[in-house]
Amino acid sequence: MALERTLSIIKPDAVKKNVIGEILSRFEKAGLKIVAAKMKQLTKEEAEGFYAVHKERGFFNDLVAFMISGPVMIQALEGEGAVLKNRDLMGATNPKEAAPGTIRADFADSIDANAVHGSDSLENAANEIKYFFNDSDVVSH
Ligand code: RTP
Ligand code: MG
Repeated sequence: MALERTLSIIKPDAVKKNVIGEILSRFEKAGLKIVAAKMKQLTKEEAEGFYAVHKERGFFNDLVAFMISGPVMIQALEGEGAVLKNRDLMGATNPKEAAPGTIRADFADSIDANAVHGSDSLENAANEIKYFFNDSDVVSH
């Protein structure tokens, strides 16, 4: 497996529940390192741009409204096979279908308020990290 970086967002529902630390701890315990991080209140334009791939979908407006409903925590994670590893830790998009012990099974309330975002491919990960971080904001350790 190769060393990869992926973008993770702790969504407004999980920030409101005060479980940022519990979620970050799961990444660290799985061997993923936090190599960039910030709290941010997304603007409507930032959320629309980030999820632009979904703009023709029926859920797009609800998704954008949810993502700007409160601050998020955005982090770049680094580790062996980081993209898939993060998706495995997250669980299925719909928490009702998420495997026990995954972040969404434990912290998400619904398919809309589903606690975390994670890049779905290495290529998207690189673009998503660039969307939120300058090269100099990402460290190695
Ligand atoms: P994310 O991008 O946030 O990590 O979520 P994902 O890959 O698991 O799911 P994706 O298909 O990329 O969808 C992005 C977000 O849109 C909402 N969604 N709602 N009502 C629906 O059928 C539906 N499908 C997707 C979810 O909140 C999902 O996280
Ligand atoms: Mg997605």
